[in-house]
Amino acid sequence: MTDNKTFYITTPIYYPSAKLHIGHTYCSVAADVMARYKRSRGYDVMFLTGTDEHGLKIEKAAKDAGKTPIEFLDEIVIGKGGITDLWKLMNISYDRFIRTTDDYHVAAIQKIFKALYDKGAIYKGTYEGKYCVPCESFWTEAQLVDGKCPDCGREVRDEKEEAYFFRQSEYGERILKLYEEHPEFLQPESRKKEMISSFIKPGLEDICVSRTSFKWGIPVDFDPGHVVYVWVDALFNYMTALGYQNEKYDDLAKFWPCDVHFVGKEIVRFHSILWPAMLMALDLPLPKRVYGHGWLVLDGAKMSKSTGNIVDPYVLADTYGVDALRYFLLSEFPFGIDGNFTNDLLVTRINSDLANNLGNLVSRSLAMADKYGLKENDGNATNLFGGKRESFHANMEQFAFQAALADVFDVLSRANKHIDETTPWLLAKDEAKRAELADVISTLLVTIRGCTELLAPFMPDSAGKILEQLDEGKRGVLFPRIIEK
Ligand code: ME8
Repeated sequence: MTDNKTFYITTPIYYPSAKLHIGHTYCSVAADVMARYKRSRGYDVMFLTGTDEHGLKIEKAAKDAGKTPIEFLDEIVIGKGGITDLWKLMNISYDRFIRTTDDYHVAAIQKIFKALYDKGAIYKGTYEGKYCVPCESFWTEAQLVDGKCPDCGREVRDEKEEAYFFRQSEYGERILKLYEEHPEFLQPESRKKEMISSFIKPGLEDICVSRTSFKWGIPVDFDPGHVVYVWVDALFNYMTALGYQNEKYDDLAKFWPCDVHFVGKEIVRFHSILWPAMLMALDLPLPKRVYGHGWLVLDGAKMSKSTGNIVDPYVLADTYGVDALRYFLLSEFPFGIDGNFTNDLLVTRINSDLANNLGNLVSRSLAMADKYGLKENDGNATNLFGGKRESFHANMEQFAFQAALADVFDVLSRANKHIDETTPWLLAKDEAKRAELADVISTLLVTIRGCTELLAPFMPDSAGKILEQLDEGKRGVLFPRIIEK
């Protein structure tokens, strides 16, 4: 391992208010692929994920379930079939998992909030909004449904509460300058345009960062009754998990600033405006990149738990296999834009790429190697990559997973074509062509090995199985064709 080659990547910390669906899995799989890829390139990687456990939504969900918040959370986060189990199933190789209810994080957030206050970045004011009495919740005008509470449908009334505010309004110019001087800070480009035209140009507003109307949050220790706004609590996880303002960890100097935060498009705003503004207020280094990926949608609508089995990652992984699912998520849709999820697309991908192209190449090549008694090193391999390896790496650095996979699958197609063009079964009939036959088998096996190395971050288990077939002579079908009933 080379010194100083570090890579810090994060997923959002997920709300454990409901079961996670395949849309949440999307971001974790992408981050996992990137973490595995960087490790394979010799980087010392820190891959952070976790759960965002405070706020009114959790308080209410726990109450509805007849549980204390922490009982409710433990079940969803670390209980059977919960979030950590899901990441285990999906082979998510995170290095650290933060829960915002962890003691070290809670204490650190209290210090951070106080530091922001002491610097004058936070001040006390009055929050005005629409209040639903039975739900004890404040709503903005935009959140109301037909002018009524979006949760219970009852009347709301104008109400005020004392609250702390962060001076976000002072950071517009500096954020614009950040985007200009570091065009890579926010990607893809379309997200930057949206942030500028929808939020920064119209003028940033100060943002309410404490509440007194509910309890389930990190208490502001110098003003009892106030709890810290969830986004302040949540965003700083990326630093507290490395040891910022706490003794639990000691990796801040090594990994901060973060190389990339992967986030869904609807939370780009918090990561590319509020987050850098708070860091600027504390004179802390800013993350190098924020990448706002698209959503997986079902017929144009965002997924939710009510959409049922089709988006349950447990059901999908069980039916189609974890690697096939991981491969599908990153090969079917460009990472930066929305993708329409359907079962048909999934099945077609598995059959065409994994069963017909990759699986077929491996089984044909190994069957011939066995039959003709030839090994990888018995002949001189022709390089079938022709620039695709370089292109793969360039695409990975841009988080262009779909294009990177297409590079590898182009090479696999070439290898399949190489079999048809060189007709090894005919060469095998002529003893004088034994060397030529050995070259063909070498070419195939060397190509399979090379492609497998590139595919390993995407399909870790299957890549391991292919290597076992190559190295230990194990045989078996890698990706059975799927026939839908
Ligand atoms: O936003 N397709 O948590 P969250 C793709 N706690 N991504 C999706 C998706 C879909 N259909 N549905 C959800 C939060 N996501 C905060 C984050 S970070 C400091 C705090 C993504 O559980 C969504 O875009 O609601 C987001 O990036 C992530 O799942 C977590 O969403």
